[in-house]
Amino acid sequence: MTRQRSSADVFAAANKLIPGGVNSPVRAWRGVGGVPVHIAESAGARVTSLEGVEYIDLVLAYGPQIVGHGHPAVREALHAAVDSGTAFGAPTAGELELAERIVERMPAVEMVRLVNSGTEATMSALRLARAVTQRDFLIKFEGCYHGHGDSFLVKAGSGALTLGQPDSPGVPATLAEKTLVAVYNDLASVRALFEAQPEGVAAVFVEPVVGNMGCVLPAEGFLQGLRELCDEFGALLVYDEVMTGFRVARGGYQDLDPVRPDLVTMGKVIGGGLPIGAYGGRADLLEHVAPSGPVYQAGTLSGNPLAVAAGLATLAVLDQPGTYEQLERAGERLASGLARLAAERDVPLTVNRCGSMLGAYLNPGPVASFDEVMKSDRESWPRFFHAMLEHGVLLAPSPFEAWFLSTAHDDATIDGILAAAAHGFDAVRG
Ligand code: KE4
Repeated sequence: MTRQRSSADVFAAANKLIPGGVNSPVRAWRGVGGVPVHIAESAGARVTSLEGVEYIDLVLAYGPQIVGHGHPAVREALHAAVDSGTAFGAPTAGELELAERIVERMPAVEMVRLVNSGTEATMSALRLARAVTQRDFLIKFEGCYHGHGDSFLVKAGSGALTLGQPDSPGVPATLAEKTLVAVYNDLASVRALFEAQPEGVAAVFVEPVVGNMGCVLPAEGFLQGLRELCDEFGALLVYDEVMTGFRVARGGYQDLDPVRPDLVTMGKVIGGGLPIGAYGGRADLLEHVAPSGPVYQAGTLSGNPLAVAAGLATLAVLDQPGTYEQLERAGERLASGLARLAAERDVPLTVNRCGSMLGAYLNPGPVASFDEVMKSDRESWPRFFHAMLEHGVLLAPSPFEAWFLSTAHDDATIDGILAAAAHGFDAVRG
């Protein structure tokens, strides 16, 4: 029996073969220091490291594991799917069923195309928007992250912000200049970009709740204002619900607000932990996508039967009565507990929350914009992160990532997180 290799051993070896030793930058813990915990196994609200240490998990793969790790219904669906085959390059009935579930849930989605990641979803939605409007420019918001497609790596959030690389090299200037960047929650900044662009703008991409600079909520009227500006200037409104979709409500943010986008991008939850993305919206727009129309997009593993099976099983668990109410209660229990503990220790804290996704900032608040996010105490964040880790809670290794809860995070689990947070705030206070 070979000795179980430690996280440090694996990480040292991986650094020789994989950039930064990881397959996605945020996982390298550059934002908090130390050797990233490597996961050996998981169950419910918990993950276990190669060293055999168990942690309550608030990363949940950055959103997909909303019914907890290894939910029996998801595992059963995957086992059945594997026995039938893993990929065919041919259509399957499951893809229709997942399309039906998505269309039935999301008010703005009349048609949908499955792809393999959120990045593919946003890249494809952008190509479609440019094609149908015959315009090249897009507007995004500083601090929002829409995957690593070239046009979106301009003042991007998430891992790009964590590493201080919101604008990546390798993106041609001739392309980057087509990406106009506005200020989230500032409609005047959006109008100014529209009015300054004589060639017109194809689309406005927005995370209806931003999950990539922590968690920032839309101000009253902001999304309605974007809808009106897009209508005034003939641009498409694109909701990037890769993170919020099927998490903040059964039909994503569209269920919480009357504004309707023209296109929606999705991912994470609908794959139940397997690689997936999707883009959808108005049928008259999706009809332009090949082979119905000329806008080309394809994918060897798009609609993969394993991802579809895990996604369908996840959506079925979420459809059990009272599930979203349970997620809301768990989010509220955690957010109010964090606020109480920080206040008891005079640690400035702002917690923004939408359902079971939240952001905690070492900041007196309010935190409703990128600039306010950046005023948070980022120097103390690593002490908070490592104190939580030492007390059995695994957070995303960056103050710019959201915290996620699952149906497996029951009251006792939330209280375990709060017990660790008391130590976390003590570490911040010093
Ligand atoms: P992926 O290509 O990583 O599947 O999805 C890109 C994406 C698109 N849109 C939104 C709103 C997203 O949050 C994401 C990906 N989210 C990050 C977490 N902040 C992925 C984590 C990572 O990069 O490792």
